[in-house]
Amino acid sequence: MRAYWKLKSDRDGSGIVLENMEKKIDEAGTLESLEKIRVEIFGKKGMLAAEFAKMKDIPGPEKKAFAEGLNRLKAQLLERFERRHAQLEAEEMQSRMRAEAIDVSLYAPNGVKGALHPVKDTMDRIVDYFTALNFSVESGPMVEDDFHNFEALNLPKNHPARDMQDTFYFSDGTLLRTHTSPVQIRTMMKRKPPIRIIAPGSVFRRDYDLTHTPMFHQVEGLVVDEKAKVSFANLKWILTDFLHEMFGEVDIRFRPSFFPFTEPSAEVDISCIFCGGSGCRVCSRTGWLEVLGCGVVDPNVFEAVGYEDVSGYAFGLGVERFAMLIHHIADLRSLFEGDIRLLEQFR
Ligand code: 2NM
Repeated sequence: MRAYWKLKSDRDGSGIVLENMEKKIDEAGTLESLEKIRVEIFGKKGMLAAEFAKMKDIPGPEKKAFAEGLNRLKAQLLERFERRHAQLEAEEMQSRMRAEAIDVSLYAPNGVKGALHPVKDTMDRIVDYFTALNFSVESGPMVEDDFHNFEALNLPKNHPARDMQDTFYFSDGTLLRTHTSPVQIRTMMKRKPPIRIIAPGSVFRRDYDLTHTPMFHQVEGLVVDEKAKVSFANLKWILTDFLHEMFGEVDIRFRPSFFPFTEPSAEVDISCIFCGGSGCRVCSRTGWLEVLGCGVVDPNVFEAVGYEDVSGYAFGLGVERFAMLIHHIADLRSLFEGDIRLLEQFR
């Protein structure tokens, strides 16, 4: 049928042009030029449309054969076009892949790695020590109420710690927790003894100088069990072992002290890690550095949370102070400035 159509179209001269179309398709070098050719052939004002328009002049008996021939040619051109289109698409993908290729075997010197902030690193080491001894890690809200932050901890109504001068209060009477002890209170009120927990987290006090920032981090610990199972001796052993783990071979002393929530209470010193105990500026020539507070939980605390016939010990420490001693950081405030040059020293 194609032969018939060619014969007819040869007669009006367009057969040559249509024959050339196949050649043109095959010779298109880019998808862009092929698209132009597509419009020339198949477009609304294209070659084929013009040929179809001639239908009306074809005499009745020849119309069917003419149309069939033209449709056949259209199908043939379309197939040719699609084949070339696929070829060009594959070629362009190939050359793009070559251009965008990445050599994953290239040697990359000076790979820059991030670093944990010394406070987080120190916190992790402390938490790891206690979780290894089967303490679980607890947390609670930073915005607290008077009961959990003070009242339940045996801090009387006129205690200086409750003063506006030391505590951040909100207008509705809530406050930013001044220690993580409210976590211990909340844990005791929702769970029965035995209790064996640590509470790491941010705490807030109205203080700002060389050794104090308004936000800092604490880790506090609490153990509660039947009276016969908890003693000051247990507390002394665990804190001594912990401090040796953190600071190496230092001397340790427990000094009588006072906290509203413990009785008896002690502060714990290590021999100065800067001068070895002979006296220097860091230890104010005492040879000792204070690192912890601890004690046996006051019965008033147990009464506030509804515990009976139990005994407990608790302790608390400031993480920034530990970080400063471990890493020999002179000014506490440098831990909070976010200066990348500080972090780079801890990679
Ligand atoms: C310290 C020192 C001594 C302490 C007490 C309690 C609780 F909730 F059990 F009463 N939590 N933390 C405590 C005791 C904290 O920090 C210097």
